[in-house]
Order: sequence, then C-alpha cells, then structure tokens
Amino acid sequence: MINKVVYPGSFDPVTNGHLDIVERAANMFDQVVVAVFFNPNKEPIFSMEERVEMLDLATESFENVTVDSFSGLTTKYVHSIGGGAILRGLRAVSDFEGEFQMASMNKHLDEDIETIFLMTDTKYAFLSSSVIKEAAYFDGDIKELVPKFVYKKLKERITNN
Ligand code: COD
Repeated sequence: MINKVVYPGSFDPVTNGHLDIVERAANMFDQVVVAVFFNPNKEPIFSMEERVEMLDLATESFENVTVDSFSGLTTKYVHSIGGGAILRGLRAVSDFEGEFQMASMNKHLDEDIETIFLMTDTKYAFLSSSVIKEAAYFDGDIKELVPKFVYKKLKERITNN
C-alpha cells in the first residue's frame, strides 16, 4: 500500500493549480510531502527559503501535508524518506510526453517507486508558474490564480527588479 506520496516541483511560485493537486492528494493519501527541488542550473525568481515559506503558508490547513526541499535525484529523496510514490499533475496533452519520459526514467532508477498522476481541474489547465510570472510582469490580473501572499510577493519582486 502507498501511504506517503511526494509531490516534487520547482514551485516558483506555488499557484492555485498546484494547490488543487495538493488538496486532492491530501484526501487520498495518509501523508503528502510537497518537495521543492534545488536546481543549481536554474535561476528561480524566488529563493528556496521563499518558495518553502510560501508553500508552508499555503498548505497550513492540511494536517497531513508537509513541505520540504531536496537536491539530487527525486527517486533517491523519495526513498530516503520512506515514500512510495511520486505525485505529478497533468494539464494538457503536451505535458504527457515529458511526464512519460520522466516517469519511465524514475522507474528505471528505482523500480519500487511509482509515479501517480492527477488530472488538473479544467479551470487551472492553462496555469503554470511561468505564465503567472509573465502575466505579473506585464501587470496582468492574476489575483484569482495564486494565494494572496504569493500575489503580494510577486508584485514586490517585480517592482523591485
Ligand atoms: N494543474 C495541475 N498540475 C499542475 C499545474 C496545474 N495548473 N501546474 C503545475 N502542475 C504540476 C506539474 O505538472 C508538476 O507535476 C507539478 O505541478 C510541479 O510543477 P513545477 O512546474 O513547479 O515543477 P517541475 O515540473 O519543474 O518539477 C520538475 C522536477 C523538479 C520534479 C524534476 O525536474 C526532477 O525530478 N528533478 C530532480 C532530478 C531528477 O530526479 N530528474 C528526473 C530523472 S532524470
């Protein structure tokens, strides 16, 4: 039985699309660990500490959800904390190819760890951290698409850059 799932990602920043997946997973599994990946090759808009802090705030109402960070292979991290599966969200058909490749590689790396996909709620199907950042940069209305404190932090970051 799979009790603990890990939801890995960049979460730069967390959006309501991510949170919809977290909420649904929290109703399905005993424990959900949202894990922020430290990618030395990418320059995120928010630091690791900021991304973890925003996720902590956004998930505080879920008793069985915790937030962590990791570097290196996702499979190794999942194994190290006794997780049974990697959780991913699927938006459009275009997500499928990359996700299929990643899930297959992860299975090759550790055959004990499954990848579980949850389909996005159609109202968030167009949403990604990248489109949020771009829309915020050009002053688009993104209020309904991210938690309030993420909106505030994004606005501050863009104004100060
Ligand atoms: N609705 C539903 N799901 C969504 C939405 C939405 N609107 N937006 C995003 N999601 C899902 C994504 O599909 C994804 O499943 C998850 O939320 C996180 O998304 P991102 O964009 O924050 O994170 P990614 O996709 O950049 O994360 C990639 C990883 C960090 C997981 C990956 O690069 C990784 O595992 N890296 C570690 C090294 C490794 O082990 N690589 C794999 C083997 S080579």
